[in-house]
Amino acid sequence: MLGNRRNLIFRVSIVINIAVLLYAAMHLSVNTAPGVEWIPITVDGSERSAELRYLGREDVRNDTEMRSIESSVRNLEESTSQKTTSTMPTTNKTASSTASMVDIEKKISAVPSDADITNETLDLDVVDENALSEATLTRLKCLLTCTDKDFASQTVQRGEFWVLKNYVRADHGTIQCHETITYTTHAGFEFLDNVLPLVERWMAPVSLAIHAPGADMAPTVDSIRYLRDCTGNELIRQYVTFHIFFPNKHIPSKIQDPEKFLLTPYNCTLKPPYDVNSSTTYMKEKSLLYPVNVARNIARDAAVTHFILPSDIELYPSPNLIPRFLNMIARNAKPLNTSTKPRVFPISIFEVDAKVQVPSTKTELQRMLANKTAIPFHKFVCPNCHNIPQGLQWMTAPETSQMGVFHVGKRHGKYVHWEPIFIGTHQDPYYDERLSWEGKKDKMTQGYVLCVKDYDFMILNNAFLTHKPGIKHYVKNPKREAIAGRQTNFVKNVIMPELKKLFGTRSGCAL
Ligand SMILES: *C1O[C@H](CO)[C@@H](O)[C@H](O)[C@H]1NC(C)=O
Ligand SMILES: *[C@@H]1O[C@H](CO)[C@@H](O)[C@H](O)[C@H]1NC(C)=O
Ligand SMILES: *[C@@H]1O[C@H](CO)[C@@H](O)[C@H](O)[C@H]1NC(C)=O
Ligand SMILES: *[C@@H]1O[C@H](CO)[C@@H](O)[C@H](O)[C@H]1NC(C)=O
Ligand SMILES: *[C@@H]1O[C@H](CO)[C@@H](O)[C@H](O)[C@H]1NC(C)=O
Ligand SMILES: *[C@@H]1O[C@H](CO)[C@@H](O)[C@H](O)[C@H]1NC(C)=O
Repeated sequence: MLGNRRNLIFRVSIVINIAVLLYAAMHLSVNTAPGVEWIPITVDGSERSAELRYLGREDVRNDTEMRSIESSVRNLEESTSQKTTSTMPTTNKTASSTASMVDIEKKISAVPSDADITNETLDLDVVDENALSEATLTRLKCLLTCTDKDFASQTVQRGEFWVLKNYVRADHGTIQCHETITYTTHAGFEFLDNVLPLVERWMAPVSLAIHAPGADMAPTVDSIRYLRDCTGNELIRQYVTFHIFFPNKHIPSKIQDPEKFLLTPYNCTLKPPYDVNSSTTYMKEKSLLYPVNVARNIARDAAVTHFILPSDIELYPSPNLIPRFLNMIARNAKPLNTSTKPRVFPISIFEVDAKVQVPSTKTELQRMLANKTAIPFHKFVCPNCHNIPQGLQWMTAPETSQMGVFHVGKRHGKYVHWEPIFIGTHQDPYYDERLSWEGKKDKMTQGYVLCVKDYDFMILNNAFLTHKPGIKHYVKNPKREAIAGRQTNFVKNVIMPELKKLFGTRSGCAL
């Protein structure tokens, strides 16, 4: 079935390629501007189904091929198009479609020439910011010099927790570390309704750590099966890798073998297993705290890409973030090529009204900010936590055609308590595993280390995250306040002295 679908996609994409080629030829005869964007960029996901967008992505990838033809049409001396046999890096294509692709390539591509990827002035000539050409991928490989990681299932210990790493793996096959970004996140099973909207917008690997103590294990496994079998599209199987972890004092009575349960399709007439009253989970019944930073670190460690986006499962990224970001990295223009500091790339966060669609573009977001159906994240819960440097300017600056760095900020002064969500790498400091979600400020210690190490916070111009619809208001929770008070003292009296010894101090940095 998969093979047929791929073949279909492949045929559809050839037809589209030919159509676009004709269009390009027409267009080129009237417009000679180099690098002109002749592929319409539609990021409007609101009406198109995920399935359509999925198709769209596959044929977008094929513009590698169209570009080489375009170059030959234009008879450029330098072709940046590389012909390789790794046709579709993130999936395991069937032999037949690969073979036919090679045949077609032989017939239509006449200009293979090695692009000099070390040349600083190389013009990558990106025609479609929403796709990654072979030349861009080659450039990224050179710039990032990352090492590919393995993707094996393993049962490992982490402090007082057992971890079933890569318990249910995505079907994406081998991934090279430079070619995409992993969204790393975590949850209890009762939050898994977020997985589908998340992956529909991310369209790339997701590394998801699930806390499943005791009796929460069974509905967790059922939820994974439901998501893979019953949501009506392939994205979850394709991209989401599930890890499970639990405290050694709360080992589930039965740990099922995925090799076995994945063989039987889930009964999709049952209601989604994650659709429960969240105060009835085993975790809540036993009053366990949520080990948020253990979860974050597990998800991050399992990610096989160089760049990662550690985030909360209810934050949905703007579409096409990955190709646009990686094209920006490959261009390596200012300030990327001039700053020598370590860096991360914060993404602005917004909340939207429960009744509205999540915005797909910055322009749409700005219209929603104007009519108040969208607001900056946590405006009503903790306004200072998400005050971002030049936040107001960001909101008024128009969307641009390319992803870029809007502003380089520091976690100083007014922003000393900033808890940004950012694209980073495996080199960034970990989260302190002694802190719980209930205790709050669980990311502050990482923020402190980033500050001491003088990180540049390169805020992205067009990218944004939208919280699952529904604007949050502050609700007083005396039990949580008590836990938070204890955690604050612990951070102050125990963790801070440790961090000062390990990483030193820097003026302007605080927790
Ligand atoms: C599209 O064409 C390019 C160039 O021939 C090839 O490398 C790529 O794998 C194709 N993509 C798909 C989705 O078939
Ligand atoms: C791709 O599929 C082949 C045949 O099913 C299999 O042997 C191979 O291990 C797969 N590769 C990856 C990376 O999954
Ligand atoms: C699936 O569940 C429904 C509702 O509980 C039940 O009526 C049906 O028989 C089940 N189907 C299978 C194949 O088990
Ligand atoms: C969820 O369960 C708790 C405890 O059993 C109960 O007090 C609460 O009303 C339930 N909430 C909903 C929305 O059903
Ligand atoms: C950085 O990139 C810009 C734009 O591509 C270029 O003009 C500049 O010379 C580069 N600077 C360095 C130090 O490489
Ligand atoms: C607010 O703006 C958005 C985007 O233009 C639009 O879809 C929505 O209907 C508007 N809502 C109201 C209440 O005006």
